[in-house]
Amino acid sequence: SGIYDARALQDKWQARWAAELPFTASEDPADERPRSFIVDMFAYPSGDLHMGHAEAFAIGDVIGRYRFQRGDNVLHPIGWDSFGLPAENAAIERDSRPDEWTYANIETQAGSFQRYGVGVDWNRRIHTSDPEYYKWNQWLFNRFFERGLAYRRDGLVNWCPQDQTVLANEQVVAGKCERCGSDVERRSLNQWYFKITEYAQRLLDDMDQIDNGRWPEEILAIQRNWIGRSTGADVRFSIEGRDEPVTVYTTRPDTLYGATFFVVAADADLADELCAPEQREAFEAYRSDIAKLSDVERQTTERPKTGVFLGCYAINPVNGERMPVWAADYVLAGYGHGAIMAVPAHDQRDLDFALAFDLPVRVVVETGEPDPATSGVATAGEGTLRASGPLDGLGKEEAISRIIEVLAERGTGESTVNFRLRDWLISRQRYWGTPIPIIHCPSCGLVPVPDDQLPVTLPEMKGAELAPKGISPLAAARDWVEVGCPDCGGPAERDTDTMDTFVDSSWYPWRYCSPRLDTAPFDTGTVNKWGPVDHYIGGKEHATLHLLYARFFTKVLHDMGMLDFTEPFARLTNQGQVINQGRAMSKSLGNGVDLGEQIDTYGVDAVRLTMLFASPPEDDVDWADVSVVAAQKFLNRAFKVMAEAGQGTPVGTDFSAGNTDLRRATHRTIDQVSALVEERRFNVAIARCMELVSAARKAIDSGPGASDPAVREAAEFIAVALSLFAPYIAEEGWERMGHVGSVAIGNWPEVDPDLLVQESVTCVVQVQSKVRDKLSVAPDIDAEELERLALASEKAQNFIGDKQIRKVVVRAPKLVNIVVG
Ligand code: ANZ
Ligand code: ZN
Repeated sequence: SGIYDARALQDKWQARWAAELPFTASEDPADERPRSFIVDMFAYPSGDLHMGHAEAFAIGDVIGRYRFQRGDNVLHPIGWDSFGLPAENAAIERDSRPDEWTYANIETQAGSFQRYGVGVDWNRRIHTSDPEYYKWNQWLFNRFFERGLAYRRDGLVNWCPQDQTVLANEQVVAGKCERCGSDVERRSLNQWYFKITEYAQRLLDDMDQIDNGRWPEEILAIQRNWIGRSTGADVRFSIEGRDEPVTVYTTRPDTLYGATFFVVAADADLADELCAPEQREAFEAYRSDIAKLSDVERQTTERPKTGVFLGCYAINPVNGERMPVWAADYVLAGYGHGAIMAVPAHDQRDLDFALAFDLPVRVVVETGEPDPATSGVATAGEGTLRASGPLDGLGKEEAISRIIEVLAERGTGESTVNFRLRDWLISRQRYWGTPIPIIHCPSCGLVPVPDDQLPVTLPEMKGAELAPKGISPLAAARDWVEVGCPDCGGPAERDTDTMDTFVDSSWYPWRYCSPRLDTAPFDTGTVNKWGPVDHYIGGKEHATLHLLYARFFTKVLHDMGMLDFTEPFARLTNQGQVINQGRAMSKSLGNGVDLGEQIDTYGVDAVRLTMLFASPPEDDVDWADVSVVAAQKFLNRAFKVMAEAGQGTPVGTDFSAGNTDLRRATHRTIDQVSALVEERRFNVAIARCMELVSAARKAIDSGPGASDPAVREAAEFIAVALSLFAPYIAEEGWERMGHVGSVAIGNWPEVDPDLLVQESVTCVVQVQSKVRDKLSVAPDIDAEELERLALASEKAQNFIGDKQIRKVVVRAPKLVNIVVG
């Protein structure tokens, strides 16, 4: 039973915001306000908003609303990432169409976002499943294709047996499907890729632009590791009985003399080619055993090493030694050259293999650690080279330089750079996504659908027609599939795969800048004015997915002359999660908290304030530890102060006549809250607002009363500050104080530096060691200033009269003694 009725306020102000659209960005060229571009990661329309949305969007909203208050021209849009599997699975289950479920959920969520009071530009709302949007995915695909950045090839891909579709490497987490958790299998398929590897070095280099405290270090570290740049050497080994040498990539060419065997990726064509006839049967058997394993499983150190001898030998180019060639699955076909020189003494995977198959272990780097052959632990550290011919006695770096010289002289190797990053596999064998705009023509090959025939829209399909069957459901829509070739006019077929939905989210911020443009994905001039995004808010689960892809797209668009910047997000904040009783909320644990119920019980403002007050944005919020009731009580106190201030004085009251102590408290709060919001320490900013409410309360009750102008000054700032965190009560309080129009825009007050004095202390002024006056001064006042103030004191002057001042003793800030005589 608060003194304000949360629900009534919500209805009242929601209707006003909907009518007046105060959070609309301006494209007026004459508008010279600084621009701020604040973007929340797309919402995914599965069901209604939940506590996670409430947290993320409250954070983005504080950031956006603060810029509105500071007088910026703010672009804070909202949109939905509305393609994807959940819609399709729901449609199969309900025998309906994916778009029905999707757009119904979007409407529900949009209503909930409105009720939640997010200050966004509703005019720019976008949904990626609209043909007006995905047309531009197809247009961009065509540009990538022209530039050789979209290509098709056969390859072993990650296959989710549950979702019946391929997955990008980024979507495989510890060998499992990122979405459904099934064990990922391997399949050989002909698929579309985006050539992100061509941008690997730039993805690293451009981190300089954001590695300045503006992006979480953790995300940058994850990306660096995922891109995985290493420098090493390519070394060519000849194979007995074969003309062509085989190249291996190694980061430790200094250990070349320690190589005792040679391993080829079992699923690479090379293994097949090298296999001697007498080993053929064993090799084929091994190959079919491992066909289903993912890269991650192959490489985990926990799995026992498996492999098969291929019946041939490689020759070490530096010492002519004969090394048996094996095929094994721990060597990956898609990395380096798909073959390695094995140095068991210094590489753990090679050592495990050597011990499993009784192959020799030779130490060539003396590190002082126990012998790997007996300890089972490879020694990877620094040391001195031995048993290595010309490298003996050298340290690691010197040995690497020396061996590269030797290899270069003999023409058997050179230094090289390698990246772990693989090309981005974008084909999906599912329906609810952007159709790949390619036509397969038996005579012309791959023919892009001409731009003027875009979009290629999805044919209407529903229910069981969408069931996963290993090929795209679109393949069954024969009327849609069969088309004339755009080049030769002959009979041809559409590509039936759809694009990974991460394509949709790789460029959407730019669409917000000109959301209804129908001649291009976005207007370059407009985007260059807004971009890059000043502040991007979203979860850290996207470290190697969306955040990497969006960075890649930005660079490609830059190279196409469509963007003048190369990094999409100048600043990134990853919100924490809302958990309950120490655990992530889940159906199985039964610890879910329903956002709608929270809002119905406590009101939007109290829920938002609770989220933001509980912890810094990056930290998790445990709903078991918070008190929404306490937030509600605080809001009631704040509301009373605003209402009483409104009764005490009219709008436009001159604050300078107000009580100085309260004025100081207000200005100190303005100053601190500004800095705290800029630093994203919202919880501390809210604590400062709470203190100001208490100070104002005290001034009303025991001090000068509500008619004091300082009370109004404090209450007005309380309304302005609360507009970031608890927007409904802020609007209502502002109105109660006699203002017309929204509190939310351009009302952040200037700090009066004279009022920033920390607090005052009493300074005693003596004349001839007798107390004659008392001054109220800042605790950090300097001696010179204090002396000036003391000498200016009228009371002291009365005792000095016309006597000569001999000496002034100053002990700042407490005492000044004036000696006369
Ligand atoms: C010999 C060696 C000796 C290696 C040593 C390491 C330590 P990063 O750092 O990830 O780039 N390697 C090369 N190609 C591979 C493949 N296709 N599949 C699995 N492993 C492969 O790893 C480079 C190292 O991984 C290379 O350096 C190679 O093993 C192995 F003391 O060569 B090294
Ligand atoms: Zn053709």
